[in-house]
Amino acid sequence: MFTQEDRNHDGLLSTNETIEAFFKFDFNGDSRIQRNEYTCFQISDHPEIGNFANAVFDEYDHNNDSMLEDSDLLHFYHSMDINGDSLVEKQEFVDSWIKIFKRHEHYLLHGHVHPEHNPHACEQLDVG
Ligand SMILES: [Ca+2]
Ligand SMILES: [Ca+2]
Ligand SMILES: [Ca+2]
Repeated sequence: MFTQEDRNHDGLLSTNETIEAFFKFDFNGDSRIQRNEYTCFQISDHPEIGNFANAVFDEYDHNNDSMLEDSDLLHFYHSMDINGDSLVEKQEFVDSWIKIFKRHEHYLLHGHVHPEHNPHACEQLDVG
């Protein structure tokens, strides 16, 4: 995942690379990532990870408005920068992900789609 997001392959993830990586989820092109855009994409191949995807979305959504904006993504970026040098290295990225994964892995063990999740919303999005 890191090598995919580190577009210039310098072993560091920049804020632009982070934001770009997220905007692949912006299927309706409104410059925000709605909860359904993220979760529908994640469950299109793996319906069993619906709850996990929701929990991870909440990690990203710092202001809790069920949409990801630049400010949320920048906050997430800084949360990955464990040693505070304003750069996210591969190890920081990996460590951050392991923490997020551990916090929410129980959702993967009890996988079913979150009650808030409306499956019909996915049909309107071309996430395939
Ligand atoms: Ca959008
Ligand atoms: Ca938000
Ligand atoms: Ca750092």
